[in-house]
This record gives sequence, structure tokens and C-alpha cells, in this order.
Amino acid sequence: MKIVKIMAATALLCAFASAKDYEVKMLDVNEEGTMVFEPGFIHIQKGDTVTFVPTHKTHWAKSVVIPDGASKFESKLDEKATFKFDVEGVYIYECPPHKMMNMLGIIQVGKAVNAVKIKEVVPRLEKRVSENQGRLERYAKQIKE
Ligand SMILES: [Cu+2]
Repeated sequence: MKIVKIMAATALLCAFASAKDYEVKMLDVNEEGTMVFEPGFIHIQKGDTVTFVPTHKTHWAKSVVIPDGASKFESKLDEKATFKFDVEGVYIYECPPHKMMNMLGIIQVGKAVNAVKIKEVVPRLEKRVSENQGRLERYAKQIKE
């Protein structure tokens, strides 16, 4: 009886341990350039969370493209925020005041089920930027299909 209880507890611990949290810093500058998320591309698994950390001021994160059936997300200015990703696919997000400076990032959750849509949207998003051109393209190249 005792063994069963221990096994159940272990299974529960494993379930919790398998979901990871990833940190994305919001920065004015790093070695990649100005107004930047770090890391700009992350590959996570279903059920994982991402925490946006306002390391520098005047930033927030807002979803731009999400997979079908997923929920939009938006943090608040200069506030730390954690979002859970339960739907597979590729998510593109931006910092609204710095989108012209290509302050965008990509989160891949599991398989890239919406890769076709992403390939179509990335060049359009790149066209509107006036600084840090090519950054989103570089992140998009890291998507694993
Ligand atoms: Cu910003």
C-alpha cells in the first residue's frame, strides 16, 4: 500500500517536472542590436510556460500570429508576465512600441503545424521595419519542421 502511494507521488512529481518555464528578457540592447527579445527564438513543448522579463523599461510582449485554436497573449508595460502554451505551432510576437525596430520574437511549441502561414507572414512583417532588418528572418530559419 505504501509503495503504491510513493509511486503515485513520484508520477505526480514527474508530471510537474516535465513542464518547463523559459525566460525571455526584454532589452534595449544586446549583441544582436537594439530593442530586442533575448532569446528571440525558443522551441518549447506543449504545456511549457514563457516568462517575459522587463530587464529594461518601456517594453511589453504581444502576440501577432498564433496557431489556429491558440489564445492571444499580451503582457503589460514594464511588467513580468508568464504565459502557458497548450497549442502546438509557431507564435510570432512583438513589442508594440518597437515593432518598427524589429523587436519581434518567435516561440515554437512542439511541431510547426502552421509553418506555411509563418513563411508567408515573416516577409510582410520584415517589410515594415526600419531598423534591425533581417532579425525576424533569422529567427524564422530556426523553426524546426
Ligand atoms: Cu520594446
